Amino acid sequence: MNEFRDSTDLVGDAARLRARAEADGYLFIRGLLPAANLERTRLEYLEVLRDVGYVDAEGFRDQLVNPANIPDGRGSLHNDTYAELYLLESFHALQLEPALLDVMEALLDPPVLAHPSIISRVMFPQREMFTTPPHQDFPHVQGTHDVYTAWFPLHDLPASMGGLAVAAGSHRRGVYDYRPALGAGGIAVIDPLQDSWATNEFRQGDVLIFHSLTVHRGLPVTGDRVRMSVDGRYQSVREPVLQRSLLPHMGVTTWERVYAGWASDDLKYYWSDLETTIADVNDAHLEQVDARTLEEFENGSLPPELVKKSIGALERIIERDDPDLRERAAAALAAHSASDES
Ligand SMILES: O=C(O)CCC(=O)C(=O)O
Repeated sequence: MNEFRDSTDLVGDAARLRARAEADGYLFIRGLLPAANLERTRLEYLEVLRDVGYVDAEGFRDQLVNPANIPDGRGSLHNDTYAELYLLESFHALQLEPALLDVMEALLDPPVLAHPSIISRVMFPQREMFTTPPHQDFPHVQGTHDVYTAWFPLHDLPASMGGLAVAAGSHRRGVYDYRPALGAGGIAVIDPLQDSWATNEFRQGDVLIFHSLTVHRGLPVTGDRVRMSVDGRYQSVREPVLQRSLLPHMGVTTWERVYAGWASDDLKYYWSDLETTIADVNDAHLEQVDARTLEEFENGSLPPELVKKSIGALERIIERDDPDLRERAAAALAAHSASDES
């Protein structure tokens, strides 16, 4: 795999940052975020993870996993622990760091809206099956193509802790076709995009920024430590945005609960003075992946661990108005229930 092209020396030069992001679909910037602020969030995360037993009580500062408490069928946190992390004031402040906002203002038509729906990922080691599959953010984020994601680990990230890879230049070909997959997002780009993948080890404070059409994927966490990272998303206020991007990620909690314990009011509802236009959810990508799921279900190529998950896709097809697909989905479901009963 290639290394990222380093764009650290372009910081402060809006035109060159924009040109590089448009050419490659991503920017890798060393030391953009203050390491001390990341360290604070890292330790706050680890205290929560230690209290629920996911990391070792002694080695929690080293992010050492407690394998006995990691469920077999999971690559990441239960929602109740995620909801606890979501309360942390220092975590929400990270995506609003001035240096990061300056880069986003260089890439987008200001004023910039940082989606309040910030995302955090805690990835357990030795769970390769749940590694984030190759995908673009657009099918999830929607609203406008002109969204940039900032992805950064809370800590130094050696290769054994996984990380993120991008397919350089993949943002120029629209929305790709997908198949169902395990791991964050649940869908995988079918095109292998060989030879275009790039990644890097990170130091605390390094940031990867990529366009909503840039294909990216997680890398397996192979050691014995958890990987903890943040995704912030940014767009121009002038472009439409989905309502869910203004709410806590996946509805894990509410802003009232998030804000109840904060020391300062400064960042609460920071977007409320911005005039946003709410976009309708577009199901076109979901329909494509549902049809592909049906095809794989019918021809028996769906991996066993996805069969149960795919029932939802078949049920959605039955609710839609394509008579041919509906008939096939109903037949596939009937065959599945018959085989379950036998
Ligand atoms: O951190 C990860 O593994 C996945 C991040 C990502 O791709 C996303 O949130 O879109």
